Amino acid sequence: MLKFYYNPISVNARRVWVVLLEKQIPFEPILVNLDGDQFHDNFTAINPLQRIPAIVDNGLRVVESLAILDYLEAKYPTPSLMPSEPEAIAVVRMIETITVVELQPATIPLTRPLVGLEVEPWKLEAAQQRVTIVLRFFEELLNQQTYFVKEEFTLAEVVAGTLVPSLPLEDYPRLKAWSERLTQRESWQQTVAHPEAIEAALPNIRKILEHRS
Ligand SMILES: N[C@@H](CCC(=O)N[C@@H](CS)C(=O)NCC(=O)O)C(=O)O
Repeated sequence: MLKFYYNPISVNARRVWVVLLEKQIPFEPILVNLDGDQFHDNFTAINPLQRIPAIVDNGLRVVESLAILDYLEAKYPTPSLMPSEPEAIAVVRMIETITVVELQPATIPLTRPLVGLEVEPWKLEAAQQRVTIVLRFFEELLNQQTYFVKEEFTLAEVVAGTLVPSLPLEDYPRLKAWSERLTQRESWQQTVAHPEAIEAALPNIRKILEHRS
């Protein structure tokens, strides 16, 4: 059975978890405590980068959440989470990449004060501006549609939708409605990080963020 290395507070792992549930792929969850489990030899053998998520399926090891999503889509194509039209593929890839390369790193300075870490005011301001630019762009792309690709639920929802709903969305009514739609799904409800789990993980989050800019 597919082995899924994860932690419930990890946004990167959650996008894989959501896809496993959406596609109803049977899996064995393996909890990696982020207080040091990620550095142990047995996990380093699976991911030398010492990060979750990782999967092992039929002897194949895959790390990096977006690579895992591509693998799952190709190996378990039903239900499809990736459209086939070039224009729609472009939208999905664009949303995935902007979320991971622009939005997610911009949220790191915003998280630092929440775990008692200092952040220089200019970095906080720059991060906030970056978040605003991304959210405005997503709001525009969503337009009046249900999802980023019209009525089709895709990996764009999975990747952006496991991060965007945790941000303040008062100024983005379409994204707010979209987030509410997603958080009602069974796969979102089953994978939501409970406040107690987040509270308990704060020292680990702090330790991880200490080493990131
Ligand atoms: N680019 C990676 C990022 C993975 C990542 O940063 N995972 C975090 C948890 S959300 C982690 O394992 N951190 C452990 C550490 O930094 O020690 C992906 O998308 O899978």
